[in-house]
Amino acid sequence: MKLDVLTLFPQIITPALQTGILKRIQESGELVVNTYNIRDWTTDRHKTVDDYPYGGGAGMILKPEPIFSAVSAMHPTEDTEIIYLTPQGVPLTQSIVEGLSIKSHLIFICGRYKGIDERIRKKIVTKEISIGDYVLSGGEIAALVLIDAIGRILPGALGDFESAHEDSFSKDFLDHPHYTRPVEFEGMKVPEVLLSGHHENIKKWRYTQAIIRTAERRPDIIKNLELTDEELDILREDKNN
Ligand code: 6GU
Repeated sequence: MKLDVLTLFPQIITPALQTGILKRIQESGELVVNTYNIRDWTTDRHKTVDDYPYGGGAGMILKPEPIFSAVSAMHPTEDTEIIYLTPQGVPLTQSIVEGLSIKSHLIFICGRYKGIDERIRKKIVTKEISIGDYVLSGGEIAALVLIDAIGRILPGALGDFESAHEDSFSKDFLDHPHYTRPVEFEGMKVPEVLLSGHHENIKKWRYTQAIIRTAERRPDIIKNLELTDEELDILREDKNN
């Protein structure tokens, strides 16, 4: 996958891609990230990227010409998704991440200031994405969130790819609790079942914990799932205790 990031602050993006899984996946060649400064596509002496909003009001708007030129220089094809990171976009989900992970070419446009000229959205942007209901000072950190989420599921990213999809239930529910050594710490013991070596029981315990935890913390997720009778029993039993 080729991923081009257009931003006024490449220095936010570049260092964050040089560690961990994102570094590894780039070294494998599965992911090529190029970061470009939109200012490099200005043509005036002052390298102007923004201007006052027509109609008045506070804040500056990113001008269309440099962004049109920059996107054009990225040679988008039919399979290119041109994504504008904005709080007005659709809220990011794992299923959007999965959809983007099978594209061959992504272009991210990071906004700053009050936003971008509407004609950029109308003519070249194919998707607008938000990472949540709060406002960041620019799209760069949102772009990094997206790059991380996509990068970690590309083939070859996880040393043990299975660890992302280990449990059959892990895509529907929040994760179950984890323990490592020591077996007792600050008076708290590791649940007996995890020491038993009984794989079926361990699986069942993790599954139960994941469901209970999801119901407690994210009733919105539970409400949108078709729970099996077994899962409903688990929740009923938990309520009784
Ligand atoms: Cl994608 N950009 C900005 N500036 N703020 C945000 C966001 C994006 N997603 C949530 N807040």
